[in-house]
This record gives sequence, structure tokens and C-alpha cells, in this order.
Amino acid sequence: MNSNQVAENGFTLVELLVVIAIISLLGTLMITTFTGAQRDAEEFEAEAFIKSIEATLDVYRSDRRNGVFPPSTLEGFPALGSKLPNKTNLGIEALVVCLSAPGFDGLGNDSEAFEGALTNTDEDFSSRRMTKFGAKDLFELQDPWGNPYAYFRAQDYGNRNLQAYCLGDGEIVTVKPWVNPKTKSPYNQNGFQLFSAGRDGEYNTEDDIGNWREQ
Ligand SMILES: [Ca+2]
Ligand SMILES: [Ca+2]
Ligand SMILES: [Ca+2]
Repeated sequence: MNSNQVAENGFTLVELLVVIAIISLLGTLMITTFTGAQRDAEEFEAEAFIKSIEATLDVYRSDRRNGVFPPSTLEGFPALGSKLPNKTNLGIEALVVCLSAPGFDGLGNDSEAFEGALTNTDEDFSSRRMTKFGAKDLFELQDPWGNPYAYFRAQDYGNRNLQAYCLGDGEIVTVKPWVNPKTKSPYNQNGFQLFSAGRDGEYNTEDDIGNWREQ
């Protein structure tokens, strides 16, 4: 085979290998770009959701009937009746009860997203209906990966009884308020922490998404 024949026959073996290598590289790049975009979409969704709940909590606190952010425990809610709540998800359950109480309508345009995020991973109920959703479930709000958002009001940062959470798959794990490494104190001393366990489904790890700003 001389060089003229090669030109007439089109690709040599080396050229073919180069083409295959380029095609596989492009494929890898496309897959990487796609999974990267998906990750960003879910993280963006969690960030946006936390911001909308933050705004609602500000409305809740400024309502003269409340004056404070919702507690992160269900102690003292009369509608629980004689039935004691179980020990998991208490913070986010108290938040849902407060924001979906029949007398509070501060969710406005966000109520659809709020209702879409309702779940009950630990499958518990109150004696009487405590929310406007027509069920006695003690609901949580779930993140884009199916796990409850964790909620701690600043007054409850030191309360270890509020640290048990039930993941979407039923596993019970420990959740702690995030500590600012510079001040050694929990973030948001005058407010609350609301955060997602992030993509890894574990609380208090690097990929968590929360409502504090690194300083
Ligand atoms: Ca519970
Ligand atoms: Ca529950
Ligand atoms: Ca995490």
C-alpha cells in the first residue's frame, strides 16, 4: 500500500484511533457537564427554598401575635393533647406547625412549594389536627434529596434532646447546630439555623446548605 492508496481509501488506522479518542473525550465531557448541572439545580433549589422559609419566618416573627421565631421543640403545644411526640425531627416539626397554623397566612406565593415539600419521615401524629392540611401528621419539610431540613432556634442550640432526626430512608441520626470555627459559637446567635444535609444525606458535613454566611 503506498501513500496515494491511503489518501484514496480515506482514514488510516492512526487517524481512526484519533477520531475514536476525540469522540470518547467529548462523551466524557458531556456526562461531566450534565451531572454538574444536575447538582447545581438541586443545590440551587435547596438554597432558594431556605431563603423563602427565612422570609416567611421574618413575617411570622413580625406578626404581633408571635413576636419570636417558632420554637424548635413541640413542648407546650396544647393541641398535642396527652400524646407525647416522639423524639425525632422536633425542630422542623415545630416550624411546620407554626407556619401552617390555621391563623397564619404569611406563606403567600410560597405556600405551594411549602406544601410540596411536606413529608413525615418518622410517621408520627398529634391527637388533634394542628395544621390547615387536613391531617394529624407531624410533618417535616424535605430537601431535594428526600431528607428533612434541620431547624434550631438560637435559644435551643444547647438542647441535646432536639438533635435526633429521621432521614427519608428511616435511619435515625444526630444533627447539631453548625459552629462558626472563628468564634467557636453556633452561627446566627440572634436567629435560627435552617439547613439541608445536602447531597451526601449526612448532617454537619461539608456539603450542607444552610442559612448562615461564612465570615
Ligand atoms: Ca417527630
Ligand atoms: Ca414527623
Ligand atoms: Ca451533608
